[in-house]
Amino acid sequence: APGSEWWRTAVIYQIYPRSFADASGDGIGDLPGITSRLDSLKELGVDAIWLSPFMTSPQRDAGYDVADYRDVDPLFGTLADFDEMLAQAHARGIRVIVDLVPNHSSDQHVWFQEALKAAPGSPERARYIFRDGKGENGELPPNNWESVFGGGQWTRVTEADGTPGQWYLHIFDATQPDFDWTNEEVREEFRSILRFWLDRGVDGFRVDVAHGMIKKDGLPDYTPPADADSMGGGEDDVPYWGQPGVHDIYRDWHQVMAEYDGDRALCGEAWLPTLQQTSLWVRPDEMHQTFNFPYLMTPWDAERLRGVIRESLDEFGGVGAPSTWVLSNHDVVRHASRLALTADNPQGEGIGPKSAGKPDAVIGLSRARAATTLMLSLPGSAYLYQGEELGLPEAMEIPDEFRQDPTWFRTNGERYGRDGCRVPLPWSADAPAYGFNDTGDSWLPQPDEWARYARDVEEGDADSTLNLYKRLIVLRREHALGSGSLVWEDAADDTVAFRRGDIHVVANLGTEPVELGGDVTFLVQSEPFTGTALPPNTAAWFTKA
Ligand code: ISL
Repeated sequence: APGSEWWRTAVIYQIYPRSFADASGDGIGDLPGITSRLDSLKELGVDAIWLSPFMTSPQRDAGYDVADYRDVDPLFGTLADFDEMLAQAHARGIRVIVDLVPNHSSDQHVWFQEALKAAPGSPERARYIFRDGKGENGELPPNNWESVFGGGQWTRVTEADGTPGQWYLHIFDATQPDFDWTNEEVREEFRSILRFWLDRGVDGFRVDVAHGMIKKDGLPDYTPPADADSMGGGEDDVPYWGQPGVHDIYRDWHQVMAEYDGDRALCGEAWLPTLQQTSLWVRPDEMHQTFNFPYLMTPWDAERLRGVIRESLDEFGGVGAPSTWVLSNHDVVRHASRLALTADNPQGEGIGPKSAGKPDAVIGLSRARAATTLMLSLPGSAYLYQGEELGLPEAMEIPDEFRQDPTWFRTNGERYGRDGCRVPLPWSADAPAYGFNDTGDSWLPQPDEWARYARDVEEGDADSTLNLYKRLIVLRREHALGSGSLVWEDAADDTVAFRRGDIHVVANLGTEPVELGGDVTFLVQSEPFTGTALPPNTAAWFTKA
């Protein structure tokens, strides 16, 4: 209903369309596949789905390289399939958020193709960031910025007359040229794209690389500190992340959203290193919410987890926004594998064929279930990534010839890439491609262990991860845990413990059982145990007499 601000407390499920369900049988998931499986999401109990990109794209970065923002890629279906999916989701009370990629387009976008043919200094070039090179003949890139996917951020073009020409900027792959967001024509085009999807009835947008859209004036050289992770420069002023000018764009978009009824929402994707920086994106007239990546990046360490929860509630609360919570998405190692790693490798970098050891699958799954049990008790909205409700681990044995992530290619295999969290879902243990489709084709091979995690197997097992997620979501709604406050409780060093009203929540991140005291009645345990001592790597919700 209008005025409900549903996004403040929602459980939002990320669908990665190419790996969710494949109705056409070509090995790549599609929109009719999603429609056919909406009942399973209704049963899971989610409030909304967010779809990773399905717009027209040459798929050089799995659709995060858009060639036409107003159409569906034939791989995924048609606009009519989209409308049907949207109507069917709404009929089940599930809201739909689409992924918008405004920082860059595909190099196959008509604007970029026009820019390549046009002359330096032309209005066609001014939609992107073209610059003359340095050096005597312009043979050196305009600055030293490094691409997130490896290599430099500049690629040189050949001019219409065949001579070596200008360079264009791309924070990501060379097939993903960055728009110039200081150009009013770009701004107007995206207002129109927002309205195109809002008119069709979408409930909001997940805004890709929200913090990259404005670059610092003069494009000054920048070298990240040696210990920078994939989020970039720590406390530095990074000339291509989080520049103040982006707020202007979000204020503008907020107004566009407000033209529509039904509480349409913007969720920014911004890998910023601190919660203080992160919360600036969600002031009342800007983004409605933003991903809490500092939470995702927190390793299995009670003190750090308590700290990040406390800080999230303070920082987001301070700007009047709900905190969000997220443990997995299509860019990171799945948390059922990641959380089994040691504290000094929170992002799971190096996991894969070239790493020394594999994370322990049993410990990883226990911790993942405990982490989700904790997450779904927190006030704010929670983002789930498809497959985590089955407890899926990262797929670690993908043969090189199947890999598609550009980070793999741009680093010559140095970085393992993100394909391991993108493997098609197992729906049934005994069907071809585990029920992903009827033909048995799959764009990434599904490991044999997928049978164990298949949805139909887990449905029949009361203690499965799937049934844990269902219980947590039902109880979270019943007790309105998405809103309200949290009261910290004194507890052992290795635990995270707080109360939500009458409900006590404790997670044990240590190696010894933790006694909860007498007279406890459990609402939910992340894994079944008897007695009142909480085992290591588990969490529970309970009341006390
Ligand atoms: O993947 C990351 C960390 O593990 C990030 O650095 C990520 O590349 C960054 O947050 C931007 O991600 C988004 O835009 C990319 C796309 O490849 C990602 O899939 C998308 O989530 C470029 O469009």
